[in-house]
Amino acid sequence: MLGALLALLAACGDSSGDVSQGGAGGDGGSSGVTNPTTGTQAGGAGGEAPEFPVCTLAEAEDQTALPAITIISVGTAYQPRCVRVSAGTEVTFESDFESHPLHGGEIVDEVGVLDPASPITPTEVGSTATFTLADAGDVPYFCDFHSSIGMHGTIFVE
Ligand SMILES: [Cu+2]
Repeated sequence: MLGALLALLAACGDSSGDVSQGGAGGDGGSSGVTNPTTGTQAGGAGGEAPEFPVCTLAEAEDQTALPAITIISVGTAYQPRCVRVSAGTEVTFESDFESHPLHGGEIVDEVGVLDPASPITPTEVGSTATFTLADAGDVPYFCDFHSSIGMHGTIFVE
């Protein structure tokens, strides 16, 4: 009886995917309040969850107090991958851009799509590049070679 219940709970936990929200937010313990904007994110509207999901605001590192930040690439990952900054922040990328061409744009069907309007302009040579993110909004970016294996991230400008 109890075993069956536990199995049921376990199965339930499995099917919900990685709902890893709330850890970074630090809103405290008020369990009654659910954020509707982030609450819908994890469920997925059909189809399978991507192996390398795009950043959510809830998981983004809060660096809004800093006038300048640095994002580095380690292997095929950016660190920090998901970050919150204030408008006007200077963001410097450190990478080998010939091996990891940096483009601004969203991940669509798990592949990066260049956004010509992105403040992160295509960078394919050198090892450092700095962009000033003047306007509030989401600024997704990716490595043109490795976006499909998770080399992407988002800067949330507020
Ligand atoms: Cu890369």
